[in-house]
Amino acid sequence: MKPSHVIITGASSGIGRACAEAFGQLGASMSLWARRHDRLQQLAESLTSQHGVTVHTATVDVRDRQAVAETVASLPAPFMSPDVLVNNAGLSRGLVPLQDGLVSDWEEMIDTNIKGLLYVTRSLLPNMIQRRTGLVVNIASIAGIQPYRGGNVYGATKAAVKMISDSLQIDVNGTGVRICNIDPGLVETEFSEVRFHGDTERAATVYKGYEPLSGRDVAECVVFAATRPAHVSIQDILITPTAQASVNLTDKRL
Ligand code: NDP
Ligand code: 8X3
Repeated sequence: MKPSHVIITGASSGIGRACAEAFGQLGASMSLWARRHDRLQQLAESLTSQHGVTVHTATVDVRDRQAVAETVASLPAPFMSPDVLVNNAGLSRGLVPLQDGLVSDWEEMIDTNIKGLLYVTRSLLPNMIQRRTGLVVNIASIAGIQPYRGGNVYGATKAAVKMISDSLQIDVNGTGVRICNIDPGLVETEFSEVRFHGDTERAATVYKGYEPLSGRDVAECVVFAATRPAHVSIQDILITPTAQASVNLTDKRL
């Protein structure tokens, strides 16, 4: 299958941006969502000039239910029932034991990673079901399967994403819609910079001493799932750097 209309949330950076580049190479039209308008605009211009694809952008905070509803209502018609929806917008804040955690960090993660994903999915899935086709890709995390010190609430949000994916497999069964859950390990993006509230030096240490995944590595999994024939459903993918055996064991040669 060759997807023709793709929506990607969190497309201004990292994995989402890499997905946009990968779908651009396939010639897909895209609707790219994020809060940073300038970044989306630049990406859209570059994709259009490189691949000749049509790119719609939406400056939206997925935590804002009303804004998500307005964004969906104002989508160009073919995106109302996309061939692929990539639920990628997400973040981590803090890396401290739960007893020291900041409630504001927890709320931001829960509101973005769980509630934001639900708002977007609830808005678009009925149209996909009505058209009896489409793929929803949820970017969860290895952190939702295996716990690590300080990962507590972030891991819980990703465990929720995984459970939402597993539940959706059942809810959409028989509708023609497919669900793909992806659990990446360490991917070098702006993720750690955001987690450490802008501490770029600390963020860089996360990816030192081994070769981490790139956004492109994850995007290729998304594209693989999106280009299978209609009778094939890639339900789950766990992808890590070769150096990472588990969430708590990465072979670092520092
Ligand atoms: P980045 O920080 O590079 O990208 C995160 C993207 O999410 C940005 O485009 C950001 O855009 C967007 N975003 C964040 N909050 C919101 C919001 N409230 N509304 C709309 N968009 C939002 O990190 P990654 O690319 O690494 O992260 C992408 C996904 O992958 C996340 O869900 C993350 O949890 C997951 N993941 C990452 C891993 C990693 O090691 N990097 C591993 C496993 C999973 P903007 O700020 O412009 O709104
Ligand atoms: C991001 C991967 O292990 O840094 O979800 O939490 S990890």
